[in-house]
Amino acid sequence: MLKNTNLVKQLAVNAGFAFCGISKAEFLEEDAPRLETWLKSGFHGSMKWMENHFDKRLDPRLLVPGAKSVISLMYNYYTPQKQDDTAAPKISKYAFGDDYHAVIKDKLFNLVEQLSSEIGEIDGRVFVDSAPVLERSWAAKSGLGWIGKNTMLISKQAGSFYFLAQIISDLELVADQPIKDFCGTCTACIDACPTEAILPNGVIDSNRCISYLTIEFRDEIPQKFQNQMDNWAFGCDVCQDVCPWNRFSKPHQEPLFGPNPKLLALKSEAWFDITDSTFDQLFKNSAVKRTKFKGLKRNLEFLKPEN
Ligand code: B12
Ligand code: SF4
Ligand code: SF4
Repeated sequence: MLKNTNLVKQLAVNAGFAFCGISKAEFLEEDAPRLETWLKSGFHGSMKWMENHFDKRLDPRLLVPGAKSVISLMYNYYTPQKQDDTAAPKISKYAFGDDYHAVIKDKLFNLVEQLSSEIGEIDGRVFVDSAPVLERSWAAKSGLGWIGKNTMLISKQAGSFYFLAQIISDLELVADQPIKDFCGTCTACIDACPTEAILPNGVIDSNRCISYLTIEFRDEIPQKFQNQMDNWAFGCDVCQDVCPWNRFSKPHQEPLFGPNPKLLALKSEAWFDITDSTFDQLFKNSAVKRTKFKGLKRNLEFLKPEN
């Protein structure tokens, strides 16, 4: 078991994942009431899909029959690069380059293939933001970090500008232990959130979160958020930018996440004049495509100074 565990961790590092932690595939007992309360409070807003597969979301053995372990992985996306025009509508740095779903999924498939060739055929399903898996809870359970008041999974060594991914498999592996919470008395994220979306108990009300409003929410953005959006056109990095644990973030080494130079160079006025074809050039393989041209345009209209 230890030999396979070490092999998994070594291959994960070789594949470019910064950290890898292991948990036993079991029912997430402590998360069940948290998730239930979050949903009952309506904090998922219009993301009705969050109500689906409640039991599977809490027990990986229902999602992947025969599952024995959950392998949690972290992939760095931090970049110090910023958009040139400081007055331009902002795009979250996770969406500067190619869509992480595709980039990371390829790496996960390769990793499972390599594991199979080293260990023998394994049944391993890969997940990155695409299925009913409580990714942060698994990452915390496997000791990769703690869940901060901003609800991000934070690594003590490396901060929170990391995507999470999971391999749920029938491999028996040695589980890692969770670590303690290092937020202490800090409340920087709660204080800085432009729309007061982080409740004092470290729960996000998506209905107020700029990330939700600009990416997931399909209707008109409610007028009460006028002048509160901090100029974000897609996603929001505020509760991570202010987190002291991100002070020492190191740039990622993933060429596919390299910012599109045209995106960084776009001036404020040009953003507001954006056309369908500029959108396609700027966001060819990007996660921004999730909002489609129409969604981004809605966000930009909302940010327009005279609005
Ligand atoms: C829905 C969703 C959102 C929603 C809701 C956010 C939320 N806080 O739930 C919205 C659209 C707002 C959103 C925004 C963002 N998201 Co998002 N999102 C998700 C998604 C699909 C599901 C999250 C979920 O299940 N929420 C339900 C709540 C109840 O669960 P939770 O927040 O995970 O909380 C659980 C744990 O925190 C745990 N918990 C709470 N306290 C404690 C304490 C301890 C000690 C322990 C052990 C556990 C624990 O209990 C909760 C319930 O079980 C995940 C992918 C996935 N499948 O997990 C990505 C994911 C969480 N998002 C991610 C990212 C990057 C973002 C943004 C930064 C994007 C951006 N720049 O705009 C923002 C950050 C906003 C924020 N501060 O959360 C990453 C987070 C990576 C990380 N290092 O944590 C994920 C994991 C995607 C990925 N694969 O990388 N997101
Ligand atoms: S992503 Fe932005 S709006 Fe959402 S909780 Fe963090 S700071 Fe607040
Ligand atoms: S800003 Fe402070 S309170 Fe918020 S997650 Fe980071 S350390 Fe925790």
